[in-house]
Amino acid sequence: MANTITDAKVIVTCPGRNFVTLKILTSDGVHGIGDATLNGRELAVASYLKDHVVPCLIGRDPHDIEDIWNYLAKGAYWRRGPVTMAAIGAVDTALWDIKAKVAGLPLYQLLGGKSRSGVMVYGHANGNDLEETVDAVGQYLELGYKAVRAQSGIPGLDSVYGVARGKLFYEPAVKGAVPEEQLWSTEKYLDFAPKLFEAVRERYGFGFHLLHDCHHRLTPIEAARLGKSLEPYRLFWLEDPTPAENQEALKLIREHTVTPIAIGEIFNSIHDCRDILQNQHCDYIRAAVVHAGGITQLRKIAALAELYQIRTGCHGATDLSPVCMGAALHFDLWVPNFGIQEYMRHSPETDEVFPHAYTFDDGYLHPGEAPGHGVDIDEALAAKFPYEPAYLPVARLEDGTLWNW
Ligand code: GCO
Ligand code: MG
Repeated sequence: MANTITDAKVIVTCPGRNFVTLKILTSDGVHGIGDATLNGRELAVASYLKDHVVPCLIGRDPHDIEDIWNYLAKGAYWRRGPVTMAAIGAVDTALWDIKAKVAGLPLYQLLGGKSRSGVMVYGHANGNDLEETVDAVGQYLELGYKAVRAQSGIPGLDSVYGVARGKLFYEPAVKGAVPEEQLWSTEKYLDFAPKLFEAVRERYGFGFHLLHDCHHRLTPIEAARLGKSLEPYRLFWLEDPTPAENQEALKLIREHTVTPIAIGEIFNSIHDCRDILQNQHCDYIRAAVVHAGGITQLRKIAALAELYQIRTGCHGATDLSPVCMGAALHFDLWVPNFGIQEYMRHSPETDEVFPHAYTFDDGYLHPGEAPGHGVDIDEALAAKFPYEPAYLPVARLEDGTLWNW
């Protein structure tokens, strides 16, 4: 009898932070898993999957990945959006996992084989002030990283995006029933940022890649000024300089600076990426397996980017689970126009709940040779960590005006 989908479970667990995982079971006894985590909106995706997607999967052939993708994306009438696309991304990832396991091959082999021997990743160096941040960059270089992102506390501001609570883990979501509020000042930030990068290059030189995330905070002309002022420190990329709803903004930024631009971690469809790619308004596209509709759509985004020499730089923060990381690494090992992969280490509790085949060695991640994407979930252990409400913070200017976090 043909292999069919017999069941699908939605598992919500909080081993240090919340994750939503979809596990698809088949009549052959093979299962696949996909990440469906949407930071601060976890239960919305869990419901979307349980109430509206899982019933439609039962009885289908798990090998019909493209048809199932279209059934869920086009067939639903209501298209796109982060909740929908995270749910579709999870189904798609689980189905690729199943197909590769049935083939007895690591997923990258099904995509076209490897294009490189390892996946260059960047780590997150951060500190409460300039000195701490510069030291943190050194710690990453000692661990073998070839690329480091630097984010620092800013004099005069209490807490800012990117400054960690732990040494190797940065977790932006804060536990609690409602989001925490933080203060932001663009003036203070713009004065401080060039000093940070000057100090990093002065101490460690230019023999590694340096990255920075503006986290959507600037206006187009402010971002242009920052990009220009950072040129002497040769950034690998400046990320999310402005909120991408106004994609024309990137044109203005590029007219003023040669600092490379990365954007797209909150994009969830190829349509969000289309103009930016075709107008060559960025250098790296940050769309990720979980939020951009799985491997099936991500590879189409990458193919469009490749026409313009734009490279991939998949989002890989802690809220993208090890399942997403495993799938991303197979994608990265294959994708011809690979740039870099973000790698924020997960906590030991998270790593235990999600046993995985990927390994870190000297600045590179390797997806491993296990059939599928090489990541599983320990359901018994996951059940010991029930969901805890947690949200990304909200930002306000010093006069109380709501700002982009
Ligand atoms: C990054 C991101 C994250 C996001 C987080 C939101 O570049 O890693 O900006 O830190 O804020 O993933 O859920
Ligand atoms: Mg970012």
